[in-house]
Amino acid sequence: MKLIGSLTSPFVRKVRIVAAEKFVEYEFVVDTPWSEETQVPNFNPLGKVPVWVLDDGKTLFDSRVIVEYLEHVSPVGHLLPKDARPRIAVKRWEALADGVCDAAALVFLERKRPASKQDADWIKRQLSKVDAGLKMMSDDLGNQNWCTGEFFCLADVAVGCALGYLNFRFPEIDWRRQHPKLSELFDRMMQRPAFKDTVPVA
Ligand SMILES: N[C@@H](CCC(=O)N[C@@H](CS)C(=O)NCC(=O)O)C(=O)O
Repeated sequence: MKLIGSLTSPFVRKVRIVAAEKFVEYEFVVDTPWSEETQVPNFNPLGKVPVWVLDDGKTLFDSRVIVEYLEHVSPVGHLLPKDARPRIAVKRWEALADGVCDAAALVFLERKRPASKQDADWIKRQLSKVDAGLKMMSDDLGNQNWCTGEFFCLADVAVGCALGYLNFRFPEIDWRRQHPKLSELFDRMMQRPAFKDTVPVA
């Protein structure tokens, strides 16, 4: 099995961490979807990473589908509850964290355009989603050790990837000071080898 992805995408990182936590073996094929030479559209018509390639050549995307698949194929290190209600609660955390990444990535891309073409209102709109998303994460975490309580799960992986992406692309966003509980959670996650081994690199 192969994972196609970049070294900077928080969605790819989420899949790499889940695969590592669940001891799923695969070949990592580094491909940047923005490069001229990218092969990603041959595997995903949407041209986005991550893409997971199964042994029979079939492909899976996006990251939420891939992590569900990994949960299904590996019996170790459960990251998603089996029962519907807690499972949906975890998926809600994942949607929130991924949504923060989506908004932040849109700002990153907009800021790469020539200054005269950048839309300040659009950037402001997306940054307000990042702020509101961080606030909800922090409020919902409260004083718990992990997002859903006492156990590390996919919710923590997704939140960790979102916070790591903000560190990487938006060092000016002082989320650690604004949300000390998220900061503690992030430090707790960064002790895990799967997080240490996947810190985004330019
Ligand atoms: N919802 C998707 C988002 C994937 C995504 O936006 N990937 C970005 C990299 S961070 C990408 O490949 N962008 C290329 C493009 O939009 O053409 C997922 O969870 O996998």
